[in-house]
Amino acid sequence: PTTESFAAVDLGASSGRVLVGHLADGRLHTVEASRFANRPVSVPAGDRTALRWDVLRLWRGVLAGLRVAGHEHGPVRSVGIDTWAVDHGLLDADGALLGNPVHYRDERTSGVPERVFAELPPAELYALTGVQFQPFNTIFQLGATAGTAQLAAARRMLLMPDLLGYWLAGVEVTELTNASTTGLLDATTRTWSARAVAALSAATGVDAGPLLAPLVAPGHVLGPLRPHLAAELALAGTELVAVGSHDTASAVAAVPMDPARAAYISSGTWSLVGVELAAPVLSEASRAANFTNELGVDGTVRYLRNVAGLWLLSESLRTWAAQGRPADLVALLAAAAHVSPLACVVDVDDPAFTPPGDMPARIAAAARRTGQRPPADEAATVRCILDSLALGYRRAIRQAADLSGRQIDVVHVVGGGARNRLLCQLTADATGLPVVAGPVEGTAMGNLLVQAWATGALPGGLPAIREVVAASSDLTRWEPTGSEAAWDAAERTLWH
Ligand code: ADP
Ligand code: LRH
Repeated sequence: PTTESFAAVDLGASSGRVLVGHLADGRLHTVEASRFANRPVSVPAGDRTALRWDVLRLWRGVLAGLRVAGHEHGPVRSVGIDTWAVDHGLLDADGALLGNPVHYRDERTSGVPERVFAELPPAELYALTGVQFQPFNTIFQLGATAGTAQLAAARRMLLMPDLLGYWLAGVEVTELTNASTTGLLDATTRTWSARAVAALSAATGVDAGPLLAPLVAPGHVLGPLRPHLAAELALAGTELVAVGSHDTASAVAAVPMDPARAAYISSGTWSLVGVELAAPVLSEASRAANFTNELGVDGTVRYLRNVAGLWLLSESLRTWAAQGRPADLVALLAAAAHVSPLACVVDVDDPAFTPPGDMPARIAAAARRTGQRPPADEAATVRCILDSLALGYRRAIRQAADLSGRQIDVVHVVGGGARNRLLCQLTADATGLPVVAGPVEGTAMGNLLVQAWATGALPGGLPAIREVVAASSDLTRWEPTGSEAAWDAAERTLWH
């Protein structure tokens, strides 16, 4: 390329990649510099087994990708990093990482939320932070470190993308979109909340205050890479840029939508379902529906709910493989298309599905609990998962519209789930709305285009970013088919 390029490090809960992009004629052209699996590791921790991220393996994949970017696609103007939310590393006084970051699906926070709520009731915490209740919110994870030697040695908490950014460029900051998932950020002032910090401290004895790093907004240029890395990776002159470092913030930035009338689904390990707003919705009804007000690029609010997502499918595939019956995703999806629709549905947000383990068995148990016949085989299990996800999307989109006062007439799907044609069609059928699918690599595109904006290569903010995404992507449109009565009935099976 004759123009300078940008590199996006995008780590999802199931895989990571480094993409290089450059802008030409209003389009973003991307190449993949590296792709690697992200597999957590179970490891003994005291008298239990902990689930940890293999952060050094991820770092190796990041370096491999950046090396390709620097050596084969330079000059690289900047690098941006996004990852999944809430998880973090603790650094000691020398800046060394204290242990492997803990996976949000680890059960260490069990009992912690109740203690925090005794100090600051859920309604007050929600009015303050606007964050959905998830047992893995950073505030509860920090609470779980109470009394540990690790906490005693900790001087700084860095969220995953900022930890990798610290290794790359030596800066200790917390990027705002990801800070908004911690449960420690004030939704109104968009600064660390002294009240949330005090409640955590009173409940658990953990004083998070000194651990929190200065906040930076997405679009902020953080500075050059560490000199030895810049030399080794052929990235002299390359700067680290704070992007929407929460992967969902980068994904939403790249949804080629008119935010006034669209709902979006960022579809990967999780399905993040919602709308984009200018200000948070902090009502009691919003809390009761467990909607979250996370921050987006360009000052926006991502008003959304976590729906369990393709985790149910990937964990089922993993279970079958472990049981000696490996199955191919694409073949299974084709078979699932021929299974009778809505024969069995489950509430995908049932906390029973959160930890790793035998997913098909848990789905069968949930079916029995709700008086249904469990899926008979693999294809029926996959169909049950997809029907149930579509049902969950329908519910979340209708609630998002009601709670935010928005009229929605189209649903956009970005991420790996946009490749799932059956799920896209079911989503259109269940919501009664057209679905526009793509781009698949929306998160990396959002990451790259925020860098282009931050460095002056793309003036115009979020609307301009979305125009480039639309011009650069193959989008597929799915029209609703069938009757809504069947979906109404399925909904009543689960929620009466
Ligand atoms: P994350 O960022 O959470 O790691 P991705 O956005 O990469 O997730 O999406 C991964 C998901 O995409 C997989 O779990 C899988 O269900 C889906 N997917 C990937 N390839 C295909 C395909 N060819 N057909 C249908 N679905 C696919
Ligand atoms: C999606 C995601 C989501 C968070 C979850 C922990 O990758 O970042 O937005 O709630 O992971």
